Amino acid sequence: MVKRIHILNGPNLNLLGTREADIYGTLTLADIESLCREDCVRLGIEMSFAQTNSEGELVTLIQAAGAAGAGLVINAGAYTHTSIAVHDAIRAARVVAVEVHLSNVYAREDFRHHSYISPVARGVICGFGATGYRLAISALAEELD
Ligand code: CA2
Repeated sequence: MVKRIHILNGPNLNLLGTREADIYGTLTLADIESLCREDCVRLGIEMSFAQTNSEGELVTLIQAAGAAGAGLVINAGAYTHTSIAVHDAIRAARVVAVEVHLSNVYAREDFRHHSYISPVARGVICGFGATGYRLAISALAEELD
């Protein structure tokens, strides 16, 4: 069976590489997409990669991952800490999801310590920058076996 991974990015992640490099690193989102695509090609995984600033569109993209039978790598940005809609969408889609954050959210403000996604994720990776996406792909490649 073909393995598929949908990689979804939430609000403001389109700004990566332009500012706040001390927190989020110097890579752009396009750089991260290229790294992910290299890994997926090597592993024989079909990959899609998207970013949205809209909560509703993120829900629609999660539903699409479920319909495609794909694993999910999700960095929901600030919606991680606020969105019951994203939580419900992941649960309803019955996808295997890995929650990723570039920064170590537990070393930052208290409001970043709670995630609505973690309870519906298979696992969580944070603090390793772009490498976190690659670790998530590697983990999902085994989970989807
Ligand atoms: O560390 C992460 O990956 C976050 O998901 C990033 C979110 C933040 O709200 C989460 O708590 C942790 C914010 C993404 C904003 O990205 C920017 C990139 C460059 C400049 C400004 C914002």
